[in-house]
Amino acid sequence: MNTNFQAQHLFNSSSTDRRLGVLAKHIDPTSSMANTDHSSSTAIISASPTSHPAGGSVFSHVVQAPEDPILGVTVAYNKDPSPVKLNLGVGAYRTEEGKPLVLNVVRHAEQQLVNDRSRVKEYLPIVGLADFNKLSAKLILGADSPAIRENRVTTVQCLSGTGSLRVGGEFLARHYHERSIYIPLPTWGNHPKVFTLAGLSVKTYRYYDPKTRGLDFQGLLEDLGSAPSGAVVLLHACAHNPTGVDPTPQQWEQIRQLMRSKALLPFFDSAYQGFASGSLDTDAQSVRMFVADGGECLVAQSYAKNMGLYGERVGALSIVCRAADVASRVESQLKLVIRPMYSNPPIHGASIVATILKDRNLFHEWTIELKAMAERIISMRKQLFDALRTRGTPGDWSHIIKQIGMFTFTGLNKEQVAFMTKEYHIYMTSDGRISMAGLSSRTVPHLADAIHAAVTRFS
Ligand code: PLA
Repeated sequence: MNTNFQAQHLFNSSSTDRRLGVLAKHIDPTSSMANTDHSSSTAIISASPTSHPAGGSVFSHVVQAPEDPILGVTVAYNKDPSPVKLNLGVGAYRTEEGKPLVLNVVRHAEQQLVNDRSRVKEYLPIVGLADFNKLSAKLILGADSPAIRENRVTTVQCLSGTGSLRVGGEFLARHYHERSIYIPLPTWGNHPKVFTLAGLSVKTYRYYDPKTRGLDFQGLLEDLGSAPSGAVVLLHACAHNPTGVDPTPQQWEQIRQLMRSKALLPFFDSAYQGFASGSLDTDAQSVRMFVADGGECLVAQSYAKNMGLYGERVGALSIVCRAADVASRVESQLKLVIRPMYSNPPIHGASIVATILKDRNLFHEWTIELKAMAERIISMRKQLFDALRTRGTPGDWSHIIKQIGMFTFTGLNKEQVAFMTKEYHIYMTSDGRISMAGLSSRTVPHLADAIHAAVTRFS
């Protein structure tokens, strides 16, 4: 192993500062992707320890960091005593009653696990639960995937979607020849931080056009077309966060052809399989298209949203390789990434998922509950759209019903968002993203009133 690499990791305070420096340079504070992240990284970098700590603490130089742009919204919401407050920040599913949901199928699986006295709490292997890994690969790649049949896929259980992205990023930084990763603009706010700290160099490609509130397909093709050959490209498998705008199947095919012709390496983030269309297979089409051509790719899967296992932190990283012997060597190196990071993953959530995926009846029950969640979100889109139309709210709001997945990228600006939070106690990210999964028929009128007031006041 490369000794520079080891040194960098063992003495990681300086390497962390260096990487955050890179991050600060890459984040454009005017883009919605950046939110308030720019100030947080600058604050960390500017802090320097003094040799004579004031107040007697060796940590007295540590500056207060800002809250996370997404999870910090929940922190602010929790502090608000208003009875009408509404949290549309984090993408977490709520019922019509506004309550978090544990799927019935998850309760059934947990019951089976509790009743099975042969189950123990031993450490899992470094790569996690074998059944879970096999079934996760099948779920995303398809049960009849030739890549699985030919043993060209290695799958490791990771800490939900975020952990899978991070492990994949670190693997690439150690073993892949090209360090640049292109992420869409905008994207999930954690992507640039995850990949920068993994040791990759983050670049962006055009994705969303605020004028059309749709895909900037021309811009996307131009930016990927001018990326260096071999660069990694982060693609949202479906239900793009935060825009809710996905390429059509024909556009995916063009993206695939362009990427393969330039040997760009796809890294799929699949955090919403089943949440976009209500169908697990339909939502996996983009990934399957890239695997069907025999080429290589990475896929990070999360069970947070589609099984409602948010806090269980269950996910998987699959690396599809050209040959079985390569996949097996790749897996041996993934173990070297994981072991010093968290040793091995937790057992409970992965056991729930494996129990559901391997039992025909439970699997069927899951697909029905998943479809019901997706449909409730779609009905919230319709209700919000109708409520704004009824109020005669200025502007074209058809994007609310056109966008896909958990979020609506409303187009509301920072000022309007701040107004809605202050006057209506509605919490959302400052880029104007709202989690449709947090809405209910009861709360739609309140949100529509707030949007109407914000738009008419600040237009
Ligand atoms: N990838 C994308 C595109 C996501 O939107 C999220 C979660 C993840 C990965 C990570 O999910 P996991 O680690 O929990 O599996 N995004 C949420 C939550 C739902 C968050 O920010 O952590 C969001 O509100 O954007």
